[in-house]
Amino acid sequence: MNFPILTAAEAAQLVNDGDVVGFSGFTPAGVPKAVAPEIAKRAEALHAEGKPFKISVYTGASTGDSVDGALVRAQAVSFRTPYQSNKDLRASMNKTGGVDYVDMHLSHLAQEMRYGFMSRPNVLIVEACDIEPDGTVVLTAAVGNVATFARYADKVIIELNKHHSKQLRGMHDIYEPADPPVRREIPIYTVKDRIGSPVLKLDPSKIVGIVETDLPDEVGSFHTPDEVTMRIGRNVSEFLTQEIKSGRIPAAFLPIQSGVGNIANAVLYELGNNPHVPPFTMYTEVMQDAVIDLMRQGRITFGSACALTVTAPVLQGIYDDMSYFHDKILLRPQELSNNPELIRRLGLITINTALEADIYGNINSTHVTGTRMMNGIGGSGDFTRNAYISIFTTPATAKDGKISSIVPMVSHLDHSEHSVKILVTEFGVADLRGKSPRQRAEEIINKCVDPEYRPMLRDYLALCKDGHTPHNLAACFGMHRAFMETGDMRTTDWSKFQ
Ligand code: 0RQ
Repeated sequence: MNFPILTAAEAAQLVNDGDVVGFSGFTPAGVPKAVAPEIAKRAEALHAEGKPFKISVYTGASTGDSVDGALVRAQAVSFRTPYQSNKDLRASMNKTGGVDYVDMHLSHLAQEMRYGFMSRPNVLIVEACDIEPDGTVVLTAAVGNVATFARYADKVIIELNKHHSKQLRGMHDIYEPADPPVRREIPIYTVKDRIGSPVLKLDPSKIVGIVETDLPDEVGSFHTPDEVTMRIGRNVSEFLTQEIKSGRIPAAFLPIQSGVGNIANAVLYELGNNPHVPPFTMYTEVMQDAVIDLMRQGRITFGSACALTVTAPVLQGIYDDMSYFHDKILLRPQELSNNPELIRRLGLITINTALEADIYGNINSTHVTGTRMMNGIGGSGDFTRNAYISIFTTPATAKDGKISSIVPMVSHLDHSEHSVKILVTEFGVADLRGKSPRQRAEEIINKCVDPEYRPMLRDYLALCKDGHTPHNLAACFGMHRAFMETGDMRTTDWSKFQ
């Protein structure tokens, strides 16, 4: 079949008010980048004529600015799921009347569409590096939810992006589990096992056009690790070394999952550079720059992920060296990369970042002062709840010490004390395994809290009467209230609660 070649603007004309649009990709990796800005222009033109135009946007995780940023600035988004990290979208979601955002565990969206819990995309925009006349496409730097979107969309637009290497063929593993009551085990028993198809088979009758592009992924660059980040990384790596020495982690080590951001990148460098940690594998959702560097050094021997969330020069470096990387990387749908069954079976060591933790080990990953959404839970819940050892990292303070990241009670809960095993800051490692709530509070205050805030948290505990998890419900948000009133948690005054 010969598919029509369209400009991005012509393709955007095929998207209508009220459409549910699925985009390929996961994080900015593998996201189509040409059509969305044209949809934004179409929305602005229609709004100028007094006509309505808003769409629902489904993706794998976050996107780049050309999707979330462009569309939200054009007031073209009514609904967004399952994760985001764009400042304009964040501002809209946090306003009454703004975008409705459903923050989901990333492994859940595909099955919730199939179960009928979520509406289903009627339009799919896919980035591909290659296409065949029968509708077979080779995806680019990520897989995301694209196979499930493809089931439901009746209109498919392909962005054929020559920026990506056609040699990506063979690096994807596309598979959808059957649904209950007939679901069987997912037959991945080691991180390297391949179970699905290297290509996505689209129904050619649904493909309405191809837009040819030459655009890089919009992955932001990383900060050079600062002293705090490096100390956190060293603490994680020394903790894991001790665990190997004590026999609690097998000597051959276990696969690592690591979240997004600067801390995650720095932790991996520390792990990779620690001579007591054997070469290891990753079973994770994103592979960032550090993973690729460590693969070149032979410190990481294999990576299974949903996305290559690497900066443009690093991606180009992979493409220039495909004979080295081709058999060391597998890209899978997020339903597999983040699958609880596989995370538990493979015994992952998971490392994610908290915004805020409390003295009992509960974690807030998403809501600043309990109300304002930062990004979303992403895959952190999928991994934490099912890990061999779940680790959370956070700098002990934020905003130049005005905020303690460790508080009496988290202002929003994403990961409960039951799932969180290890908390790490630049000051140390709190091992919460096998400890009661009172013991956990001691451990966290002594090991992880910034010394400036330790007396304040001990004074809080002194305000708490009996209880299995001692709390003073009048005072538990006293540090947050002080921050809201004065801009600095160090002004907390417990005397009013005595
Ligand atoms: O604010 O941006 O104004 O400087 O929060 O904090 O320390 O720069 O950390 O960039 O690694 O992000 C949790 C948001 C951390 C991220 C979070 C302020 C701080 C700063 C960012 P500024 P840092 P990072 C993989 C798995 C949830 C999802 C997840 C995240 C900004 O890691 O979204 O893990 N995780 N998914 O100043 C108020 C506090 C604060 C605070 C920090 N207690 N109160 N502000 N900040 N602590 C991803 C996927 O699944 C795809």
